[in-house]
Amino acid sequence: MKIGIVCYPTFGGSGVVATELGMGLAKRGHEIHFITYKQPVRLEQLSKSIHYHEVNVPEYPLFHYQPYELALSSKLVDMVRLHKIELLHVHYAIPHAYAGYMAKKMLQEEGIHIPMVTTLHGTDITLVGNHPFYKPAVTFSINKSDYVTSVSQSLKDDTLRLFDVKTPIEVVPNFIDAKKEKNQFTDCQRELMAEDDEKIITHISNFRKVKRVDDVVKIFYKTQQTINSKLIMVGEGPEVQPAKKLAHELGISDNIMFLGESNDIDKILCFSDLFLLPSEKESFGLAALEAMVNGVPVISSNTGGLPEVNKEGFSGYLSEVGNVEEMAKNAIHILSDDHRLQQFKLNAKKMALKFDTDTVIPQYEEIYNRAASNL
Ligand code: GMT
Repeated sequence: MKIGIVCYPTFGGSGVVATELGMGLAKRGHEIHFITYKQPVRLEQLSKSIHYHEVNVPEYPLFHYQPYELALSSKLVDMVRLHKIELLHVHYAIPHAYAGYMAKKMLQEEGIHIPMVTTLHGTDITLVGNHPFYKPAVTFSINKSDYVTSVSQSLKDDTLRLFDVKTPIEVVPNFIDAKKEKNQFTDCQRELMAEDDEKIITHISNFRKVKRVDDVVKIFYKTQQTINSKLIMVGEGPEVQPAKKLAHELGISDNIMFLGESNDIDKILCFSDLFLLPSEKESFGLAALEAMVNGVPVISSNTGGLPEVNKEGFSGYLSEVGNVEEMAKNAIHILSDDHRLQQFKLNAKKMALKFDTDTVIPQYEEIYNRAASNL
């Protein structure tokens, strides 16, 4: 099938999932067209079955806000016509589902019928989309999508609770390619990062308020009082500076490394012993799954879709949002006994295998087939 994928091309989870999906679909014989404003960061290579079409938004001084949705819907129309794209899969409702629907209507005028699948990722529903300024447009675009998927049962429940949604929502979880070479590191070069007797604790995110990065620092502060350890912080965002300030105040700056954004997270996870994700909200927690596939147990909050990914007492532990005491206690429990740590590592990997590409991508293909045959 010829599939147009619309996503945010950045390090955010929704863009990563959309990109991995496109690459996975291409391996399965589909022709993929990424349509977005920048080449997706995780897109490894373009090929005869993976194309990228850039959406340009010309600057015009009259406009206070440049109309990206307009440029995107026009680009979608052009690309569908030119490449005979048969289906649009838009990731993140805002503004992609809205622009996708406009493109669909424009194409209909000329007799081209193209189904649109919308995947809801989380903040498009729980944070941004729920804002009264956006809510009517988000509700409309979800209801006008031919098929709607959400990345967890929890996100589906939230969507039904917050929006008046008529289109059925199917849960298709996020996934990971467990067979990918980069998820199979054996030579971790751990010695470059820490001493032999030191444990490595990692946090990866976009450092926004919702990630509760201060809790990461606090959990580490308590943990390092018992466990000789280092904290590696990966990512960029508004909470980096406050986290550095807190680390300084707690006198643990020397034990924390801030690495910024990285395309090498698997290398970092390869030598990590524990992953911290104490978020306020998390529709799925792709970062936790990426940790787990690398055999890293997870200490997370018990919120949103996280309990669907991280299994209590098996792949890690879950605590109520903000309960840093308990999170640190659980971190120490895992890290204080090497035999126990090895068991948690094995369990984390085992749990991640449930979300393997080969199990999840066919679920999307099945939806595409239904969409194509119901035109
Ligand atoms: O919050 C992020 O890390 C970015 C955000 C996004 O929109 O890219 O992530 C959301 O989608 C991811 C992929 O489906 C999920 O794994 C994240 O849990 C979700 N973030 C939130 O719900 C806060």
